[in-house]
Amino acid sequence: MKKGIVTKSTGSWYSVKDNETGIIVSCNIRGKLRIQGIRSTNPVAVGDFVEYELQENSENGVIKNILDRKNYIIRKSTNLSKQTHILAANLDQAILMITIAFPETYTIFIDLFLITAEAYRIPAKLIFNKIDLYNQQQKQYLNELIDIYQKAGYECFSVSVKENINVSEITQLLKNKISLLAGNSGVGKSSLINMIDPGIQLKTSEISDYHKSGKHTTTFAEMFELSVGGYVIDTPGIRGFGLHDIHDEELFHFFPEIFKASENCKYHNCTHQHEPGCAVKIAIEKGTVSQLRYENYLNILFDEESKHR
Ligand SMILES: Nc1nc2c(ncn2[C@@H]2O[C@H](COP(=O)(O)OP(=O)(O)O)[C@@H](O)[C@H]2O)c(=O)[nH]1
Ligand SMILES: [Mg+2]
Ligand SMILES: [Zn+2]
Repeated sequence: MKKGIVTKSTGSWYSVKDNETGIIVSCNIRGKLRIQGIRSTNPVAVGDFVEYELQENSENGVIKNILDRKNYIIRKSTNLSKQTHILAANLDQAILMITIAFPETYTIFIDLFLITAEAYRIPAKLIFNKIDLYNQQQKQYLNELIDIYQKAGYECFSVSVKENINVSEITQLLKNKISLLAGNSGVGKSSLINMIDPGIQLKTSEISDYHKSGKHTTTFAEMFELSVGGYVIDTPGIRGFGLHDIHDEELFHFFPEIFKASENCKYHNCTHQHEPGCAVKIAIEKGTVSQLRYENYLNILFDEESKHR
């Protein structure tokens, strides 16, 4: 059977890039596909490696089989149906684009993203964009955040897409990988992809347009093939990636540096709040766990809302 990778999905039709010819074949699904125990609204997602057959007298194909997924990210729909939607499969990395200002990305949003990536076991990286715009104070804050997240174990990049500063590092980062690129609307995701691969030409929007551009409209992700090799998925937001399956008692497992420090807590069921002999508290004093990450951990723990964002 022919093999390929799904690069686009509309819900009923899928673009499958053939492994051998590189040609994009429009495929659909007939009957039931064997899928590993996930109930979702879409059986096939971008990033899926599939087997397909060409139909007789047609350029279109039929997907016959989905190869085992290395990982996948689901988005639970916010409505009551509790349906899950597979956003993308087989990701090599999940990258969050952040701006300190214009617009401001809140650190709780960064931490929610990182928790999600940890939960799906997808390596996460952070790109801080628009460094051309920051004043002295904002630059200092930027450096503090980079320090915090690097110490937590995440690779960080600071770039200006507009001024083409350090963009080549991102090209190297994306090369030959399947990457999810997430971030608030307006941080420069589409601009970055256009800069890396001018052949793609995504629409970018002025800051004043944010509120018009319906923040949660795109349900089906599209994957762009980069001319340097690799694919990138530009997602409008990551709301609803959800932390729904994480229990309160294990939330700290998804903060790697807090988890590591907790190995030395006196009580095995320590929640790292007020228990005597809490090693996380000591790590904060020593500076190996940042106060900011710890506060965000507590905020997420106690804020039911944020778990459903
Ligand atoms: N000053 C500055 N503006 C940028 C930079 N990167 C993107 N922008 C602008 O930010 C706005 C939003 O960019 P866009 O790529 O549409 O963001 P997206 O919503 O994340 O895809 C556009 O007006 C871009 O021109 C940057 O590094 N510096
Ligand atoms: Mg965009
Ligand atoms: Zn503790």
